[in-house]
Amino acid sequence: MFEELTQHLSGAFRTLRGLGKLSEKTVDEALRDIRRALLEADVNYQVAKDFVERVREKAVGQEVLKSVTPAQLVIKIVHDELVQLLGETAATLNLAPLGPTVIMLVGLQGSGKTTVAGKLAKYLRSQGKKVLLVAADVYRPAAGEQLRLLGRQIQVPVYMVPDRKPVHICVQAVEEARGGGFGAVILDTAGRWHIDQEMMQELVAIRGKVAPNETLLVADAMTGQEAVGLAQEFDTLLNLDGVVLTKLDGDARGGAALSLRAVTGKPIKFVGLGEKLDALEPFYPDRMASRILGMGDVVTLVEKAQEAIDLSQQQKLEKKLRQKAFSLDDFLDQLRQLKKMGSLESILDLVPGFKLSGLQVDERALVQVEAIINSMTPQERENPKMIDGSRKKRIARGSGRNVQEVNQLLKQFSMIQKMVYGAGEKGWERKLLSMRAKGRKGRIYR
Ligand SMILES: Nc1nc2c(ncn2[C@@H]2O[C@H](COP(=O)(O)OP(=O)(O)O)[C@@H](O)[C@H]2O)c(=O)[nH]1
Ligand SMILES: [Mg+2]
Repeated sequence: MFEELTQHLSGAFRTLRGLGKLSEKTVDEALRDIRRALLEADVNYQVAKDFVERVREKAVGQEVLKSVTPAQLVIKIVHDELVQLLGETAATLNLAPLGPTVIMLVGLQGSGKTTVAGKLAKYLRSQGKKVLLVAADVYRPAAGEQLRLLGRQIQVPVYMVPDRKPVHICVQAVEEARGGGFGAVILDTAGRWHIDQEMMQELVAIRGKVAPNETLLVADAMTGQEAVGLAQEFDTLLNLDGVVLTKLDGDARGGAALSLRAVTGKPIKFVGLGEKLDALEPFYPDRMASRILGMGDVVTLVEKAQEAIDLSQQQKLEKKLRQKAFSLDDFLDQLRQLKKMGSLESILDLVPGFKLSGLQVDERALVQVEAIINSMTPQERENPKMIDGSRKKRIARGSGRNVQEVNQLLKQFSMIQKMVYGAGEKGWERKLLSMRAKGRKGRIYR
């Protein structure tokens, strides 16, 4: 799985290896290779383009860490973006709060629906659920038999009604499951070779009648971008909850896995990795990204180095807070950190009441704050009290803001300063300690 993509990506990183510094030219070269690798893996064109753009943005503004090379840093950035692309966190099944969870499987013929039905049944049973399989594909004569054999293999009952319409079978099966204390019902529906109106209408009817907790599209990864288009079409009519991507064990180029989430907004919930009934895995974006890159060790290395930086900055900050020497420069540093770290717990969080100070840390606000602080002299930044009316006018002119905005920033800063100093033991110190403990925590890469 993904061998070629993995190979091409490591080829792209090779151009960066041995470089002491990232120049725009070398980054551009590597990015071009990464983009080509993605397109060759059949990733959607726009998705590949956006991906590379995001990596570029992050790579260019990166602080150089002493302990890692530029190539390693770029690998880490690509890894993080892959995780984002794949959906960040693992998506779980929607379970019914009461009664049986109904899972409806849809998809084209041969995509692996019946196999997935068996696999899911096995998976859910291993979680202690009593499962009922439902043979709702009445058009292929052998379809019901196939499911019954699978059911027997894993000792899960299969619900069948001869000579009845799929809608009827599904409704009855769910009723049966409710009465029989089943925890999950899996509907194995019929598929055609292509999307056709009749098939879709039938699926819509089933969905309307049984209101499944999960409508999952089963899609063959080997069909690449076709699978993505298919997901969009099914989603329009059926409002999918997610996708099961099958046959990832084959020579799938990976494009479907990489584009699905970005294009359709629907998560991949499981992947099929073989014909056997235990070849089903919940989909974990970070594991998949590590598999694709094949460079888990580099990612961990960079992460450690970044953690170390954060830690030393924390210590510096702590000293400043103790000495009550928190300046506008430190403030700006904190804002930049906040932006860089994104979702990471930020150092500014340890400023009690910061969120109440009304300062929005969106991109635009940050640019303004930065412009204002940059227009101050170093003395002014250390000691904002010296900023009188005429200095305010100068700063406003220099930063393209107005005096009112300068005033507002100074007011907010002095509020924050007071809160920081005032909080002492109870506030930031305790938070710092707990953050440090968190910083030490390891991460598992699989
Ligand atoms: N290699 C591989 N084959 C699979 C996988 N899932 C299903 N298949 C095979 O794909 C074929 C069609 O599967 P089936 O479940 O009957 O598809 P359905 O028509 O959608 O019900 C069968 O030969 C399966 O063994 C998978 O994850 N990997
Ligand atoms: Mg089938």
